Amino acid sequence: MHSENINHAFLDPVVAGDQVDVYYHFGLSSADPVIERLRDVRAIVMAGSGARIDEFARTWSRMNGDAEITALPKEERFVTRYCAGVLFASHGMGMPSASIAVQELMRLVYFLKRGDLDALAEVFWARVGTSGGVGLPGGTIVVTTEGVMADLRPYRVLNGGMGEYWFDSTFPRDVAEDIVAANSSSGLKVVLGKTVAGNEFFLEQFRLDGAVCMETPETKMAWLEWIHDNGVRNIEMEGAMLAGYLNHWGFPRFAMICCTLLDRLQGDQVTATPEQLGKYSDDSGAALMAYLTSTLGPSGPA
Ligand code: R2B
Ligand code: URA
Repeated sequence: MHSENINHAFLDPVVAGDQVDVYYHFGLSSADPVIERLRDVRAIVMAGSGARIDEFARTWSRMNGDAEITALPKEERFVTRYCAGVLFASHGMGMPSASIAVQELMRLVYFLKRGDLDALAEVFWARVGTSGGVGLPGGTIVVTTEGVMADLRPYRVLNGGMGEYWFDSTFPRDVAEDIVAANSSSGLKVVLGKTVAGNEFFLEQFRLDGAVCMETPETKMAWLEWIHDNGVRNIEMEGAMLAGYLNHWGFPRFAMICCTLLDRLQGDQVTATPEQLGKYSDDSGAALMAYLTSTLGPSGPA
């Protein structure tokens, strides 16, 4: 862990009990009794939608002898479940929303691990999501090796008028390869690739079907071909930020697993049926669970 990048001035008094931290968007504080149930957290699994979080927690419970699920009461912003060492949390859509979830979860985990950097380094983080494939058909699972923004550069945020803060948005290669290996006999199509995180579903993903459209068929295809030639295999909206913030603290183990809903080289609209979308979502969840059981231990049939 990179201790020098951790906000000790704010977080250490919380660990010491001199100050309470309010994880406002999760409806939780460091003084809430329920927090004691989360102390043994070994993995944080995130997804955009609350319904998926609920499903993941139920599946994980079944895989772990019907282990008890703890639900945090506030569900207005993010949905959170804890079960058998895994904290499942939704993050909404896009980096502004997901960065709130990630920052509050990092603070929470720091508190849960009492600021012990060795214990923190053991926590595994994952985002399971959906994406547009680039040269891959719907139903493919992409495990990200590097998150980039729409200009193929790493994650960054504006620093007022002073410039930008830049972050290392690569994903740990060994973890990504282990996820592919854990799924080698599953029958799922799982590939490695770079992932663009767009700040917009339409404009920054070069769609022609937005209410506001700034591109032509030619500029759209030129962008898609450019990112494809540079190793990008899918497009979503959170990964570069997730990797950027986790790398900033030095977490060594995290991953992003996204199913593709369509091939962007073939079109813009998501026309998959509800059944197909359900299967894509189940498959990406299964790809994560295969890895989680191989690293976190006990499991039975789902
Ligand atoms: C994938 O899907 C969502 C947009 O439909 C967004 O949250 C993402 O990253
Ligand atoms: N999510 C995205 O961000 N883009 C897509 O094309 C599909 C899902």
